[in-house]
Amino acid sequence: MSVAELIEGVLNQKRRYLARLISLIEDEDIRALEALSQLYKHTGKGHIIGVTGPPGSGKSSLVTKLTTEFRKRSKTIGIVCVDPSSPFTGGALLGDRIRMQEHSLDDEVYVRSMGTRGHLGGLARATSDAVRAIDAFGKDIIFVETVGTGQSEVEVIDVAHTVIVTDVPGSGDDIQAIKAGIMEIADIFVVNKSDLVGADKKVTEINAMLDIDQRERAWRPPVLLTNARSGEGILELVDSILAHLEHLKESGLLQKKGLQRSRDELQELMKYKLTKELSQKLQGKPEYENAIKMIAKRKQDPYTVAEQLIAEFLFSETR
Ligand SMILES: Nc1nc2c(ncn2[C@@H]2O[C@H](COP(=O)(O)OP(=O)(O)OP(=O)(O)O)[C@@H](O)[C@H]2O)c(=O)[nH]1
Ligand SMILES: [Mg+2]
Repeated sequence: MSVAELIEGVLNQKRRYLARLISLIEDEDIRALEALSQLYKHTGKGHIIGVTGPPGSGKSSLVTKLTTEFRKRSKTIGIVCVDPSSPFTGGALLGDRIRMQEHSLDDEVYVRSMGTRGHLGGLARATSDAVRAIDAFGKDIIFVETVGTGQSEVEVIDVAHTVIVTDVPGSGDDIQAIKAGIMEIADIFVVNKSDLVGADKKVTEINAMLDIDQRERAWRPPVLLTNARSGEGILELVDSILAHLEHLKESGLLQKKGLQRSRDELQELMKYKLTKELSQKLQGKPEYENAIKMIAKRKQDPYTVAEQLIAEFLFSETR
């Protein structure tokens, strides 16, 4: 499949081509970069919604219910499920496939799972490119679901305009996890499984934590109760999502975030490219291996050698 075919297929909303492009992204195939760079001008239209939270808290169930509601409003949907712990990729993870089955016959809903396969540039990089491919394809809303276990989800979720953090009643310990960094990225808190005991208590706890957080904020994340099985609270969640997008637009934050993201992405890509180029040039060079030995023997220092090698191998025209 040529790059031109790939691009045309994606722009003509052929799912097969989108699936192929995302596979190429995962494989870090050069054709993916070529396609993405040409598709870039067709992106930036979708509302990207991140959903993160502890394993089993109901993220996929929530996304499924949200999808049903947005489909009623004629929105087209993309869903990327990222599992930083799973080597499995392609299709959908088994659980997600079952849960999202109700949308499997709907051509306007595209579901894709991503595991840890490949991704030399990182899972976050691959995810943001996959989201971008779906954006170019023309989906109105793109969900990115990732399990909340550490730093990786913060990076993965970084592409989102709106971040939903899920929790469930009675999981006292993850309050700590929430404090440790999720707090800052949440635009909306959802206490799911409202049918279980302790749901109200959990809402109170999260609200109390938000109140301690004294920083001036133009948007105070709402804390919502949902039951992703019965659908209770889903409409309120949809309202909050739309209100948050409106807030981003009105406050100028959408534009500001877009600029920041472009700056970060450009820097990251340059860094990646430079690093890759440098390591290719240094690969197997005796000067490099010798320098390492000299540093270990304290005959040379790493500060000076780093400068020298960069000057010699990266910026010298003669090599
Ligand atoms: N009682 C109750 N169970 C729920 C609710 N929402 C989801 N579940 C159940 O919780 C289990 C996990 O739901 P998922 O939607 O797979 O949760 P998840 O956060 O996507 O899970 P991972 O992707 O594996 O981290 C399933 O058995 C759901 O049926 C709810 O509101 N109440
Ligand atoms: Mg899930």
